[in-house]
Amino acid sequence: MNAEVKTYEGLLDAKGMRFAIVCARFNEFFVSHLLGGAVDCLLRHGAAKKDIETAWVPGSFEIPLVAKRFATCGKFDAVIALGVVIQGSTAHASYVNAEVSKGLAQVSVESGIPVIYGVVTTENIDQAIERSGCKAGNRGSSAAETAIEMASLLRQLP
Ligand code: INI
Repeated sequence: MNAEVKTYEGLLDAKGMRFAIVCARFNEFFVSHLLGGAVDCLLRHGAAKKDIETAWVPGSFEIPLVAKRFATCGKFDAVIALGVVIQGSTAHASYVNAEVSKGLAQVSVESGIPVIYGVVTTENIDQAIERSGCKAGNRGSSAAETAIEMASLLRQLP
């Protein structure tokens, strides 16, 4: 980074920060692993258990509405959205993907609170396994890390 200009960067320190996590129950087998990864990451970076709250919704399509409630209630530094959308033989999953990504971006920009897109979108179950704590890591954990960095950055910005 250029040391001569004022630069803002988020730190990975979650001490004193409050997080809301919205989880989709559809494909819960994988989403529960994402949630485990997210909570573990927040705790290991200094967040307190009492400062982490979760809500479960039926499917990823329903995440943005609940994310909006959390983002606008004034209680949280960041909201993390967790879901797993697996392509099937119809276009249903594509519609769900389009709406959840658009919805979360909108909630984040309108509320001014980081809303982190931790929704895993895959072509098949193998890819979902890989991203839920296997060889491609845990997307819940990386979403939580992003949430911490963004919350820290927003605390610093003018
Ligand atoms: N919801 C998911 O979270 N993942 C999926 O893979 C999925 N597929 O493939 O259908 C899914 N559908 C349900 C959707 O999110 C809504 O709950 C439902 O359409 C009711 O609004």
